[in-house]
Amino acid sequence: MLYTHITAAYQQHFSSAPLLVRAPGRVNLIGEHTDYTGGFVLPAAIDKEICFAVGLNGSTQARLFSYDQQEAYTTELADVQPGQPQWANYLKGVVAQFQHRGITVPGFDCVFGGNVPIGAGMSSSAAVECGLAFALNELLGTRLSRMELARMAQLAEHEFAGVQCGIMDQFASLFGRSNQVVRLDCRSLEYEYFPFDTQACHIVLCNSGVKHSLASSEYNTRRQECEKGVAVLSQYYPQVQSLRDATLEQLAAHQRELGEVVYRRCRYVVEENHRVVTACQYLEAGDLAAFGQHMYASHAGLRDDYEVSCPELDILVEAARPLPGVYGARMMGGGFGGCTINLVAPEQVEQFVAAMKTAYQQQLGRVLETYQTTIMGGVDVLEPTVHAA
Ligand code: GAF
Repeated sequence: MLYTHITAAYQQHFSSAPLLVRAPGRVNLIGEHTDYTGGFVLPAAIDKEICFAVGLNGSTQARLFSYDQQEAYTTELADVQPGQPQWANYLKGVVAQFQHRGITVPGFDCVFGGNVPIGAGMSSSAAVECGLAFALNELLGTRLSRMELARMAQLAEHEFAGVQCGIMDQFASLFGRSNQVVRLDCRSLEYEYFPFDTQACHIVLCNSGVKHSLASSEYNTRRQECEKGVAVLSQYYPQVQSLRDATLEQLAAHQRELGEVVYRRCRYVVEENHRVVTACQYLEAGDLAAFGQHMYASHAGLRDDYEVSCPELDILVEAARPLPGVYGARMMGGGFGGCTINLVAPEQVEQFVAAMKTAYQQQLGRVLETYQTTIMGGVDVLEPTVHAA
């Protein structure tokens, strides 16, 4: 349905037959706020996605249409600048990245829209960036690798959205594989896939309904705090190039110089990197219970040391913990709102969802939205058979 709507809107606004691309959002099982300090993450691309219809238009302009906002925006490609509306920045930021690489971007039309909830921590912005980067790469025949496209999409976010994000979201959208999670080493950019069968263990997202605003300085502040930690430690331990090289003992030895806040931020990141590595071993061993315990520990660190949770997310994690069939739960993504991710045994999912909705209603008087997600492949061109549907 989504593809049909996007194609129809494209034809209504721009006439010719477009290239169709899908770009998924992501979940992250564990490894939160570790990517921008060169640590480990364990994301997967999901069945919530943004669909793009894109074609060259023979002009000097990018003519953009957001299907979800029902809003059009046109820019001269010779003068691509950040500005309003906000949604256009993710697209313009990608165009600018092609241009920074000396690639001339000819006039093009683009309609996009999808079902990745905005501000829910499922990376709708990365999906938008990656989808257009991939589509332009196809249209222009520039043959940039997926890793280059991920990097360009990340820089688009830095330069046009003002968020100094890591590479996890863009990587997950471009490198996702069906029924597999991927552990990424965000420093070397080496990665390894691990099977994850969402029929055997369901991934349920519970949306707190609190909208996060990554750009709201806190995200960038966390990054700076981590960088300060590395700057202090590397004076004493030159081998500490990023926080994953640091030990808890080293941090404790310099607690006073780091200051209480930076110390706690760094402690969380050091612990979380270890958790990702051990959690992958549990996943390989099929020990979901042990994996889930790491998710709870991750949440506790995000809440107490990293301070990126919020009361609604904490309530959701605590409400999930005692329910039958729940392996683990934690907040997901940048934080300050968005979703919790819950691993739930298939036979208990229905009861789980009902119990969570009741708990949220009782404790906060709010309606809880939940999503059961499956793990899908990364950004791709849609086959003609799909867009004919
Ligand atoms: C956001 C960012 F975009 C990611 O790079 C990552 O840091 C995440 O927050 C936290 O793990 O999604």
